[in-house]
Amino acid sequence: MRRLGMALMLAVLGLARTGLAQEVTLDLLVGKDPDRFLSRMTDLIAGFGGPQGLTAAGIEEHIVLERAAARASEVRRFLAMDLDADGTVDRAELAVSQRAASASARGRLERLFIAADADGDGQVSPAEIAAKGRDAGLRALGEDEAEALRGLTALDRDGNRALTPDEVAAALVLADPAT
Ligand SMILES: [Ca+2]
Ligand SMILES: [Ca+2]
Repeated sequence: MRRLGMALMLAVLGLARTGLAQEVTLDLLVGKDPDRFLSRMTDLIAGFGGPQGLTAAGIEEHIVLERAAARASEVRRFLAMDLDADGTVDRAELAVSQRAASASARGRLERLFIAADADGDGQVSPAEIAAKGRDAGLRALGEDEAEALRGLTALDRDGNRALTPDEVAAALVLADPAT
C-alpha cells in the first residue's frame, strides 16, 4: 500500500515537471506572436520532420544547420578579403578591400577587422575568423533558444516521440485558453 502511494506521488511530480517544461519552452519560443510561432513550427516540421513528425534528431539538425549558415556567411566576409588565400587577413589586404568599398562600407570593414583581431596583432588569423564564425552561429540561434527547441519534444502527446502540427497547436491552446 505504501509502495503504491509512493508511485502515485512520483507520477504526479513527473506530470508537474512536464507542465513546467512546456510553459518555459512555449514562453521563450512563442513570445507575443503565437501565429508566427505556429508558422515557424509548421516550417520546421515540414522541413525537418520525418513521416511521423518532428523528432529530437530533426530538431538537432535544424539547430546545427541554422548555425552553420550564419557561420558560413560570417566567415565568407573575411575570406573575401584574404587576397593571397593564405587564410589570414592582414592590414594591407584590408586596405585594398576598403579602397574598393563605398565610404560607409570602409568604416564597417574597419570595425569588422578590429573586432575580429582578438589578440590585436594587426591581422585576423584563421582561428580568429573561426571564432567570429562561431559567435555568428550562436547569435543566429543561441543556447537558450536551442534548449527551448529541444524541449518541444515534451509537447508530443501520443508518445511516438515525434511532433506534429496538431500537437503543437494543442499545446498552444493548453498554454493559453484565451487563444
Ligand atoms: Ca591573406
Ligand atoms: Ca590577430
